[in-house]
Amino acid sequence: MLSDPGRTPLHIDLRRHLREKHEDRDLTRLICEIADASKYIINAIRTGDLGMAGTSNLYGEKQLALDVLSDRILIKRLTHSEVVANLVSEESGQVVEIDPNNEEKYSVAFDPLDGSSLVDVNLAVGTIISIYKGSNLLQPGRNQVAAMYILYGPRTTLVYSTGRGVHEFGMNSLMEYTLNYENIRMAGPAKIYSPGGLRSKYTPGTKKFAQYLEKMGTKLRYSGGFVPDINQVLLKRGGLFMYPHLTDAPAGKLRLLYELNPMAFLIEQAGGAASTGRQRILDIVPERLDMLAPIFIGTKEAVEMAEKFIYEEED
Ligand code: AFP
Repeated sequence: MLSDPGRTPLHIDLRRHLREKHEDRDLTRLICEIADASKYIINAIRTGDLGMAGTSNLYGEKQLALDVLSDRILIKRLTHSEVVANLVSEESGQVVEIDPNNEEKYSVAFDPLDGSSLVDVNLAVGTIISIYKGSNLLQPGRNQVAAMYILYGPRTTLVYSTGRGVHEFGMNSLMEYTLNYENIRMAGPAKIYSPGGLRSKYTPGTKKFAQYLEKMGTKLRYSGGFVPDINQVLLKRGGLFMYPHLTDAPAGKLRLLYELNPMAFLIEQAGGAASTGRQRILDIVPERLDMLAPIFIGTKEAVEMAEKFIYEEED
């Protein structure tokens, strides 16, 4: 296999890539089932009804029809994959038991369409997937056996890791995912930063960190979509995304199981880091499925700088 991270001249598709890395057959099947499901989600986004679905998720947020549709597409594929023990989505919020006592199978936590409110203004959105071995979905993120996201933007791309590097695939005209970059690595100071949340609600340490980034000439890049914003940090090989603790929301806004753990796994696999500002994201033991946490995620150097400002400025 090419060491890269350059572009590979070979058209290696996702299933071949997983097989050549000798991944577990059932995990390969699971990842490929999710990749297949994304084709139906793409179709729903491109042609679907943007009207409100009328229902709401457990956070009280009105569900867009696309959220509900994407959720159903993934639940159906995962249910019939024959390799899933339990699953839980950010939309439903309850564990769906498929083969709940089978520790040889996998459990999946996912956000079927993160950023769905951006679809009607034609901004990029994504599907985020977190995979554990066994039936327990309340494990710390460091126990994930794989994580992935699919980004529905001008191009459709898929990024995955099974703990041996992080790799990007692009969807071709036949709707197959073929390898673009293998073993993506990021390092050094942040070239770009994505500051979530209202600046007026930042605590002193985060305010000082944001001022430091701006003084260093770090460019602000923020779309409001977690998947495209993280993807930009990863693919530009150097940046930082933050959705910090706020004065009126000490746990921030983003969900640990469905958003933070999978992205933290992927970014760490690229040599980066992910922290609450005080603790490694992947070490958090989830207290409940809908747990929120603050996040600073990107190059190790940038995250360590954020932790330094928070340590120095806040008790
Ligand atoms: P929605 O899924 O409700 O659109 O929220 C998207 C999101 O959870 C995440 O994708 C973004 O990073 C974050 O919210 C943006 O939050 P703000 O709108 O408060 O900046």
